[in-house]
Amino acid sequence: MFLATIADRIENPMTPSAHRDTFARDKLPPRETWPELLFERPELQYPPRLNAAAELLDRQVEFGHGDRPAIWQLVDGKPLFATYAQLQHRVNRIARVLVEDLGLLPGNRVLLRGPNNPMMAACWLAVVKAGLIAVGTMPLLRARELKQIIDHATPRVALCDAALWQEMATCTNPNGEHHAASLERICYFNDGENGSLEDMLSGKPGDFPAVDTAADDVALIAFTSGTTGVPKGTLHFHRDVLAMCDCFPQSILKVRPNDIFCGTPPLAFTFGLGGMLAFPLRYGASTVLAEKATPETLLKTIADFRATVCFTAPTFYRQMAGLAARHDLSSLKKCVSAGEALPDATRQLFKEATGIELIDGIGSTEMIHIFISHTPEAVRRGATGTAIPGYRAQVQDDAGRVCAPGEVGKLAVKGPTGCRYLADPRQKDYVKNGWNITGDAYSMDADGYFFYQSRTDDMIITAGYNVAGPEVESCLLEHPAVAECGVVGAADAERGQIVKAYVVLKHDQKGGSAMKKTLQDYVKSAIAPYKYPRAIEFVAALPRTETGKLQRFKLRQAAATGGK
Ligand code: 3UK
Repeated sequence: MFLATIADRIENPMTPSAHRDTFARDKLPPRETWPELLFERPELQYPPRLNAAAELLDRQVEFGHGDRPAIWQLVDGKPLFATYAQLQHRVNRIARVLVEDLGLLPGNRVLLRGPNNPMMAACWLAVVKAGLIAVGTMPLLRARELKQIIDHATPRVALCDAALWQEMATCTNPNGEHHAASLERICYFNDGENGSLEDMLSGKPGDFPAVDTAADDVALIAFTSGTTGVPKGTLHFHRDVLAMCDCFPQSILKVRPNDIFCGTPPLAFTFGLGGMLAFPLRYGASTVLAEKATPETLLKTIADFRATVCFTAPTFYRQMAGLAARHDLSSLKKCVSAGEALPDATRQLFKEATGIELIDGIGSTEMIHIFISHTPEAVRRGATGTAIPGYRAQVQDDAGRVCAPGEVGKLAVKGPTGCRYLADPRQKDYVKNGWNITGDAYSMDADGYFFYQSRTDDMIITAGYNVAGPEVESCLLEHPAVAECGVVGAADAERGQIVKAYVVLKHDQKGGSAMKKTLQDYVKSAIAPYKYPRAIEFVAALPRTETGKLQRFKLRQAAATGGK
C-alpha cells in the first residue's frame, strides 16, 4: 500500500499543496533538472500528506512522551528542561500568533534569527507546523548578507532574538543602504519587553492543529554557508526533514530516547537543524541548546548535562582533545564530526584523550544532511565512510563515467533528498544526469569507502602534480608543534603553483627558519616529497566560516598578494 503510494508520487511527484502562497512551488527548478530521488527503504515510505513539525513534536506527545525532557538549557547555572508537552504548548501559541495576529498564510516565508536557544527552536517548529516556510539565518550575518537572503526568499515577517536586533533593524530602515523591502514586521523574543513575541503569546490557547501540508510542500529554505560568492537558497520539503532523521540517526548514530544531544552548529545550518533539534525530537530524546560555544564551554556543557551525543566540526574536536582531561566526560558516547574533512591526526588525538572514536560524516546544505559516514566500529583510517543506507555514491570523471577504485574524481550522490535551488542557474552545476555533484574530489576503494581529497576547485597543481591541500594539512597536523594549518596553492613562475602552508603553532612553539625546515622535512618523510610545502608562513589564526570551515579562498588571496 505504502509502496504503491510512493511509486505513484515518483511518477507524478507533486501532490496538492496546502500553500495558499505558491512562491516556493513556483520557484522550484524544473522537474527535469532535479536529481533522481530514491525511496527504496521501508522507513522512507512517507504518506502524501505530512507536516514535519507535527511528526517531530505532536507524535511524541501522542505516544505518551509528553512528560519527557525535550530541550535543556542552563538557567542561573542549573540545568533545566522543557518537556515535550511544554514545548508543544509553546509552539502552538507561537503558531497562533503567526496566523491570527500576523496574518500569515501557508507558504509565506518567515525569517528566523537567533542563537541556539529554546525560543529559537520553538519558533522553527511553529513556522513549520503552521505550513509556513522557515528561512534560518546564521547568527553572525551582517545586514548586507541578511538583505541578500531577504531579497531572495521575500519573507514578510522575521522572528528575531532581541540579542541580534541591530543588524536586523538595519534591514527595515527604509533610508538605509541595506533596506530589505519585503520585510514588514520583526517580532523580537527573549527580551521580556512590551510588544515582544512572548507578550503576544500570553493570551493564546495552547492548541493549534498542524496545517495539512503535502509531503512535498517546502518546509524550509536553507541558504548555503558557502565559503565564497552569492548565497544559494536550497528548498527542502516536509518529507526531507523526516528523511534526514530517518537515515543517518537511525543507521549510523542509533539514537536512543535517553540520549542527550549537544553541540555547536546553529539551527540555521542544516547540520545543526538535524543534530541540535530534529534528530533528538524524532527519537523522543532531548537536546541542550547553548548559545555560546567554545571548545571549553562545550566540554562543560557535556559534563553539566551529562550529554551523550555531540555534534561539532573537526577543529573543535582537535581543541577539545587538549582540554578533555579537565572535564567529566563519562556520559559521552557518540561524537559526530562534519562540515569539513576530519584529519586522521584529529581522530587519533580525540580518541587518546576521550576513548571515543569520532563518527565522520559528509553532508551538505543541498542534500540537507549526512550521506556518507561510518559507525565507530567500521572506521577506516583516512576515509569519510561508505554511502549510508538510503543513499548511493560514486566517483565520476569529468565525462560522468564511474572511476575505477583508487582513481580521484568528482563525488556524485543520490538518495531520498537532493538539490533544488530557489530560482538559481547553478542548479545545472550541482545536478548532472540525476546525480548531485557536491564539488568534492574523492576516491573510493574496492570496499566502497570514500576518501576525501579536496574541494574540486581547491586542488593544487604544482609542476604537473595534483596535490590535495587537505592531505598536506593532515600530515602537518600530525607534527606535535602544529595547532592548526591551511594549505593552498600560491602562484609560481617556474612550477605554475607551489604548495604553501599557513601554520598556527602551539603556544609553546616558535616559528622561524628552523621550525620551517623541521616541518618541511617532516612532510617529505611522511608523504610523497613533491607534496611538501615549499612556502610556510606562521600565523596567529586561520580564517574560518561560522560553520567551522577553513576559508581557503582567503588564504589563496593572501598567497597571491604575499600578505597574510
Ligand atoms: C564539505 C566535508 C569532508 C564538503 C553539512 C553535515 O557541511 C555541510 O554543509 P555545507 O553546505 O558544506 C558542504 C561541503 O562541506 N564537508 C562537509 N562535511 C565533510 N568534507 N568531510 C566531511 N565530513 O566540501 C561538502 O561538499 O556547509 C554537513 C550535515 C549537513 C550539512 N549542511
